[in-house]
Amino acid sequence: MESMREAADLIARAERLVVFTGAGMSAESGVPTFRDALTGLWARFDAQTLATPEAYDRDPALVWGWYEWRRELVERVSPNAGHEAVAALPATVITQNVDDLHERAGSPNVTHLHGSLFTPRCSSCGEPHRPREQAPGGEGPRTPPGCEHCQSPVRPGVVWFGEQLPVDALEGAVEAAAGSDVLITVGTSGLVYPAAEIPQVAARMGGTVIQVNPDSTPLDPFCAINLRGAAAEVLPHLVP
Ligand code: BJW
Ligand code: ZN
Repeated sequence: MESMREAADLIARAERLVVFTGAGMSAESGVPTFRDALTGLWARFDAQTLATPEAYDRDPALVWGWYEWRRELVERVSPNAGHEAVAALPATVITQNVDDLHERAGSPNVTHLHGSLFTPRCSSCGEPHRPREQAPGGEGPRTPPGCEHCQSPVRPGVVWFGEQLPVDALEGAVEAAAGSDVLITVGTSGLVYPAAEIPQVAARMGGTVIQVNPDSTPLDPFCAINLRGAAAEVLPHLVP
Protein backbone atom coordinates (compact mmCIF):
# COMPACT_ATOMS: atom_id res chain seq x y z
CA MET A 1 0.00 0.00 0.00
CA GLU A 2 1.48 3.33 -1.12
CA SER A 3 0.31 5.32 1.92
CA MET A 4 1.76 2.69 4.28
CA ARG A 5 5.20 3.07 2.66
CA GLU A 6 4.87 6.84 2.77
CA ALA A 7 3.95 6.72 6.48
CA ALA A 8 6.86 4.39 7.29
CA ASP A 9 9.20 6.73 5.47
CA LEU A 10 7.96 9.81 7.35
CA ILE A 11 8.31 7.95 10.65
CA ALA A 12 11.85 6.79 9.84
CA ARG A 13 12.87 10.40 9.15
CA ALA A 14 11.00 11.97 12.10
CA GLU A 15 13.05 13.84 14.66
CA ARG A 16 10.29 14.44 17.22
CA LEU A 17 7.84 11.57 16.99
CA VAL A 18 4.69 11.37 19.14
CA VAL A 19 2.27 8.44 19.40
CA PHE A 20 -1.20 9.29 20.72
CA THR A 21 -3.44 6.33 21.57
CA GLY A 22 -7.03 5.50 22.46
CA ALA A 23 -9.03 2.42 23.30
CA GLY A 24 -8.64 0.82 19.84
CA MET A 25 -4.94 0.37 20.65
CA SER A 26 -5.83 -2.31 23.19
CA ALA A 27 -8.78 -3.85 21.32
CA GLU A 28 -6.75 -6.75 19.94
CA SER A 29 -5.47 -7.51 23.42
CA GLY A 30 -9.09 -8.23 24.34
CA VAL A 31 -9.87 -4.97 26.15
CA PRO A 32 -13.23 -3.66 24.88
CA THR A 33 -13.12 -0.12 23.50
CA PHE A 34 -14.91 2.53 25.50
CA ARG A 35 -17.83 2.76 23.10
CA ASP A 36 -18.08 -0.98 22.46
CA ALA A 37 -21.22 -2.49 23.91
CA LEU A 38 -20.59 -3.56 27.49
CA THR A 39 -20.97 -7.28 27.92
CA GLY A 40 -22.54 -9.59 30.49
CA LEU A 41 -24.07 -7.88 33.47
CA TRP A 42 -22.73 -4.54 32.32
CA ALA A 43 -24.68 -4.68 29.04
CA ARG A 44 -27.54 -2.91 30.82
CA PHE A 45 -25.36 0.15 31.38
CA ASP A 46 -23.93 2.90 29.21
CA ALA A 47 -20.19 3.47 29.67
CA GLN A 48 -20.58 7.20 29.14
CA THR A 49 -23.05 7.31 32.06
CA LEU A 50 -20.99 5.09 34.38
CA ALA A 51 -17.79 7.14 33.87
CA THR A 52 -19.04 10.15 35.80
CA PRO A 53 -18.70 11.50 39.36
CA GLU A 54 -22.51 11.57 39.52
CA ALA A 55 -22.73 7.81 38.86
CA TYR A 56 -20.16 7.12 41.59
CA ASP A 57 -21.96 9.39 44.09
CA ARG A 58 -25.27 7.72 43.28
CA ASP A 59 -24.01 4.14 43.46
CA PRO A 60 -20.35 3.76 44.52
CA ALA A 61 -20.54 -0.06 44.61
CA LEU A 62 -21.83 -0.26 41.04
CA VAL A 63 -19.11 2.00 39.65
CA TRP A 64 -16.30 0.55 41.80
CA GLY A 65 -17.40 -2.96 40.74
CA TRP A 66 -17.22 -1.98 37.07
CA TYR A 67 -13.70 -0.62 37.42
CA GLU A 68 -12.47 -3.58 39.48
CA TRP A 69 -13.89 -5.94 36.84
CA ARG A 70 -12.05 -3.97 34.13
CA ARG A 71 -8.80 -3.90 36.15
CA GLU A 72 -8.94 -7.68 36.56
CA LEU A 73 -9.64 -8.11 32.84
CA VAL A 74 -6.60 -5.97 31.95
CA GLU A 75 -4.42 -7.97 34.36
CA ARG A 76 -5.32 -11.15 32.46
CA VAL A 77 -4.43 -9.87 28.98
CA SER A 78 -1.14 -9.03 27.27
CA PRO A 79 0.15 -6.19 25.10
CA ASN A 80 -0.44 -6.82 21.39
CA ALA A 81 1.85 -6.41 18.38
CA GLY A 82 0.74 -2.77 18.14
CA HIS A 83 1.94 -1.96 21.67
CA GLU A 84 5.20 -3.72 20.87
CA ALA A 85 5.65 -1.70 17.68
CA VAL A 86 5.04 1.53 19.59
CA ALA A 87 7.65 0.51 22.18
CA ALA A 88 10.14 -0.08 19.36
CA LEU A 89 9.71 3.48 18.06
CA PRO A 90 11.72 6.41 19.49
CA ALA A 91 8.49 8.19 20.40
CA THR A 92 6.84 10.15 23.19
CA VAL A 93 3.76 8.10 24.07
CA ILE A 94 0.57 9.86 25.16
CA THR A 95 -2.41 7.66 25.93
CA GLN A 96 -6.03 8.14 26.90
CA ASN A 97 -6.11 4.52 28.02
CA VAL A 98 -6.40 3.55 31.66
CA ASP A 99 -4.67 0.19 31.11
CA ASP A 100 -0.93 -0.40 31.52
CA LEU A 101 -0.30 -2.26 28.24
CA HIS A 102 2.12 0.35 26.79
CA GLU A 103 4.26 0.07 29.92
CA ARG A 104 4.11 -3.73 29.85
CA ALA A 105 5.25 -3.65 26.19
CA GLY A 106 8.29 -1.60 27.25
CA SER A 107 7.36 2.02 26.46
CA PRO A 108 9.03 4.26 29.05
CA ASN A 109 7.44 7.45 30.50
CA VAL A 110 3.93 7.00 29.14
CA THR A 111 1.69 10.04 29.73
CA HIS A 112 -1.80 9.00 30.89
CA LEU A 113 -4.31 11.76 30.17
CA HIS A 114 -7.27 9.93 31.72
CA GLY A 115 -5.57 8.28 34.69
CA SER A 116 -5.16 4.60 35.41
CA LEU A 117 -7.06 1.56 36.68
CA PHE A 118 -4.10 0.92 39.00
CA THR A 119 -4.04 4.16 41.03
CA PRO A 120 -7.17 4.20 43.20
CA ARG A 121 -7.42 7.05 45.70
CA CYS A 122 -9.65 8.33 48.48
CA SER A 123 -12.77 10.07 47.15
CA SER A 124 -12.51 12.58 49.96
CA CYS A 125 -8.88 13.32 50.95
CA GLY A 126 -7.24 12.06 47.73
CA GLU A 127 -4.80 9.76 49.58
CA PRO A 128 -3.54 6.99 47.26
CA HIS A 129 -4.99 3.61 48.21
CA ARG A 130 -2.72 0.57 48.40
CA PRO A 131 -4.91 -2.36 47.37
CA ARG A 132 -4.49 -5.56 49.37
CA GLU A 133 -3.93 -8.78 47.45
CA GLN A 134 -7.32 -10.35 46.97
CA ALA A 135 -8.91 -13.04 44.89
CA PRO A 136 -10.61 -11.69 41.76
CA GLY A 137 -14.27 -10.91 42.36
CA GLY A 138 -17.11 -11.60 39.95
CA GLU A 139 -19.09 -9.23 37.82
CA GLY A 140 -21.38 -6.81 39.58
CA PRO A 141 -21.36 -4.23 42.34
CA ARG A 142 -18.61 -4.32 44.98
CA THR A 143 -18.40 -2.08 48.03
CA PRO A 144 -15.35 0.17 47.67
CA PRO A 145 -12.75 -0.16 50.42
CA GLY A 146 -12.38 2.65 52.98
CA CYS A 147 -9.50 5.12 53.02
CA GLU A 148 -6.84 4.27 55.62
CA HIS A 149 -6.77 7.91 56.75
CA CYS A 150 -10.36 9.14 56.74
CA GLN A 151 -12.44 5.99 56.05
CA SER A 152 -14.18 7.63 53.07
CA PRO A 153 -14.80 5.32 50.11
CA VAL A 154 -11.92 4.77 47.69
CA ARG A 155 -12.54 5.71 44.03
CA PRO A 156 -10.81 4.71 40.77
CA GLY A 157 -7.83 6.87 39.79
CA VAL A 158 -9.34 7.77 36.43
CA VAL A 159 -10.63 11.03 34.93
CA TRP A 160 -14.41 11.07 34.60
CA PHE A 161 -16.53 13.32 32.39
CA GLY A 162 -16.68 16.81 33.89
CA GLU A 163 -13.39 16.35 35.78
CA GLN A 164 -10.14 18.15 35.02
CA LEU A 165 -7.36 16.21 33.35
CA PRO A 166 -4.08 16.07 35.35
CA VAL A 167 -2.53 19.45 34.58
CA ASP A 168 1.08 18.26 34.15
CA ALA A 169 0.04 15.43 31.83
CA LEU A 170 -2.14 17.67 29.66
CA GLU A 171 0.44 20.47 29.46
CA GLY A 172 3.22 18.01 28.63
CA ALA A 173 1.06 16.38 25.96
CA VAL A 174 0.16 19.68 24.31
CA GLU A 175 3.81 20.73 24.35
CA ALA A 176 4.97 17.43 22.83
CA ALA A 177 2.27 17.59 20.13
CA ALA A 178 3.07 21.22 19.30
CA GLY A 179 6.78 20.37 18.94
CA SER A 180 6.32 17.14 17.00
CA ASP A 181 7.20 16.76 13.34
CA VAL A 182 5.21 13.51 13.07
CA LEU A 183 2.32 12.38 15.29
CA ILE A 184 0.63 8.99 14.93
CA THR A 185 -2.90 8.86 16.33
CA VAL A 186 -4.07 5.30 16.96
CA GLY A 187 -7.47 3.84 17.83
CA THR A 188 -9.30 6.87 19.13
CA SER A 189 -12.75 8.09 18.16
CA GLY A 190 -11.57 11.69 18.60
CA LEU A 191 -14.81 12.51 20.38
CA VAL A 192 -13.57 13.30 23.88
CA TYR A 193 -12.03 16.66 24.67
CA PRO A 194 -9.57 18.10 25.51
CA ALA A 195 -7.63 14.92 24.52
CA ALA A 196 -8.97 15.10 20.95
CA GLU A 197 -7.14 18.42 20.60
CA ILE A 198 -3.73 16.69 20.75
CA PRO A 199 -3.55 15.55 17.08
CA GLN A 200 -5.17 18.83 16.03
CA VAL A 201 -2.47 20.83 17.82
CA ALA A 202 0.23 18.85 15.99
CA ALA A 203 -1.43 19.50 12.62
CA ARG A 204 -1.97 23.22 13.33
CA MET A 205 1.70 23.61 14.30
CA GLY A 206 2.86 22.10 11.00
CA GLY A 207 3.40 18.49 12.06
CA THR A 208 2.34 15.57 9.89
CA VAL A 209 -0.44 13.51 11.47
CA ILE A 210 -0.85 9.83 10.55
CA GLN A 211 -4.01 8.05 11.73
CA VAL A 212 -4.40 4.31 12.32
CA ASN A 213 -8.05 3.30 12.70
CA PRO A 214 -10.34 0.83 10.87
CA ASP A 215 -13.03 3.53 10.73
CA SER A 216 -13.16 7.17 9.82
CA THR A 217 -13.18 9.68 12.71
CA PRO A 218 -13.62 13.43 13.13
CA LEU A 219 -9.79 13.60 13.12
CA ASP A 220 -9.59 12.50 9.45
CA PRO A 221 -9.35 16.05 8.07
CA PHE A 222 -6.32 16.79 10.28
CA CYS A 223 -4.46 13.69 9.07
CA ALA A 224 -2.12 13.69 6.09
CA ILE A 225 -2.35 9.89 5.94
CA ASN A 226 -5.28 7.75 7.09
CA LEU A 227 -4.34 4.08 7.43
CA ARG A 228 -7.59 2.13 7.72
CA GLY A 229 -6.76 -0.94 9.71
CA ALA A 230 -6.29 -2.46 13.12
CA ALA A 231 -3.46 -1.23 15.35
CA ALA A 232 -1.85 -4.65 15.78
CA GLU A 233 -1.79 -5.19 12.02
CA VAL A 234 -0.75 -1.74 10.81
CA LEU A 235 1.74 -0.51 13.43
CA PRO A 236 4.37 -3.27 12.94
CA HIS A 237 4.68 -2.09 9.30
CA LEU A 238 5.61 1.39 10.51
CA VAL A 239 8.67 0.40 12.54
CA PRO A 240 11.85 1.13 10.55
C1 BJW B 1 -9.57 0.53 16.59
C2 BJW B 1 -9.56 -0.86 16.71
C3 BJW B 1 -8.34 -1.50 16.42
C4 BJW B 1 -11.52 -0.20 17.24
N1 BJW B 1 -7.26 -0.77 16.05
N2 BJW B 1 -8.49 1.22 16.22
C5 BJW B 1 -15.54 20.41 24.00
C6 BJW B 1 -16.61 20.09 23.20
C7 BJW B 1 -17.60 19.22 23.67
C8 BJW B 1 -17.52 18.66 24.94
C9 BJW B 1 -16.45 18.98 25.72
C10 BJW B 1 -15.48 19.85 25.25
N3 BJW B 1 -14.55 19.96 26.23
C11 BJW B 1 -14.89 19.20 27.27
C12 BJW B 1 -16.06 18.58 27.01
C13 BJW B 1 -16.81 17.65 27.90
C14 BJW B 1 -16.25 16.26 27.91
C15 BJW B 1 -16.30 15.69 26.50
O1 BJW B 1 -15.35 15.64 25.77
N4 BJW B 1 -17.48 15.20 26.12
C16 BJW B 1 -17.68 14.61 24.78
C17 BJW B 1 -18.20 13.19 24.93
C18 BJW B 1 -18.60 15.48 23.99
N5 BJW B 1 -14.87 16.22 28.43
C19 BJW B 1 -14.62 16.19 29.73
O2 BJW B 1 -15.54 16.20 30.56
C20 BJW B 1 -13.18 16.15 30.17
N6 BJW B 1 -12.92 17.08 31.19
C21 BJW B 1 -12.90 18.39 30.92
O3 BJW B 1 -13.08 18.85 29.81
O4 BJW B 1 -12.64 19.15 32.02
C22 BJW B 1 -12.70 20.56 31.86
C23 BJW B 1 -13.71 21.10 32.78
C24 BJW B 1 -14.20 20.34 33.80
C25 BJW B 1 -15.13 20.89 34.66
C26 BJW B 1 -15.53 22.17 34.47
C27 BJW B 1 -15.02 22.92 33.44
C28 BJW B 1 -14.10 22.39 32.59
C29 BJW B 1 -12.84 14.82 30.82
C30 BJW B 1 -12.90 13.69 29.85
C31 BJW B 1 -12.58 12.38 30.59
C32 BJW B 1 -12.79 11.17 29.71
N7 BJW B 1 -12.75 9.99 30.49
C33 BJW B 1 -12.97 8.70 29.87
C34 BJW B 1 -13.20 7.65 30.97
C35 BJW B 1 -11.90 7.25 31.63
C36 BJW B 1 -12.10 6.15 32.59
C37 BJW B 1 -12.66 4.93 31.94
O5 BJW B 1 -12.04 4.34 31.02
O6 BJW B 1 -13.73 4.48 32.36
O7 BJW B 1 -11.86 8.36 29.04
S1 BJW B 1 -14.34 8.69 28.71
C38 BJW B 1 -13.60 7.60 27.54
O8 BJW B 1 -13.39 8.29 26.31
C39 BJW B 1 -12.21 7.28 28.12
C40 BJW B 1 -11.38 7.31 26.89
O9 BJW B 1 -10.02 7.53 27.23
C41 BJW B 1 -11.99 8.44 26.10
C42 BJW B 1 -11.68 8.42 24.65
O10 BJW B 1 -12.20 7.27 24.06
P1 BJW B 1 -11.36 6.53 22.92
O11 BJW B 1 -10.08 6.07 23.48
O12 BJW B 1 -11.31 7.40 21.74
O13 BJW B 1 -12.24 5.22 22.68
P2 BJW B 1 -13.56 5.00 21.83
O14 BJW B 1 -14.18 3.76 22.35
O15 BJW B 1 -14.40 6.22 21.78
O16 BJW B 1 -13.06 4.77 20.35
C43 BJW B 1 -12.33 3.64 19.99
C44 BJW B 1 -11.77 3.85 18.60
O17 BJW B 1 -10.93 2.74 18.29
C45 BJW B 1 -12.82 3.91 17.49
O18 BJW B 1 -12.55 4.99 16.62
C46 BJW B 1 -12.65 2.57 16.75
O19 BJW B 1 -12.93 2.69 15.35
C47 BJW B 1 -11.18 2.31 16.98
N8 BJW B 1 -10.80 0.89 16.93
N9 BJW B 1 -10.75 -1.32 17.09
C48 BJW B 1 -7.35 0.53 15.94
N10 BJW B 1 -8.22 -2.89 16.50
ZN1 ZN C 1 -9.29 9.74 52.80
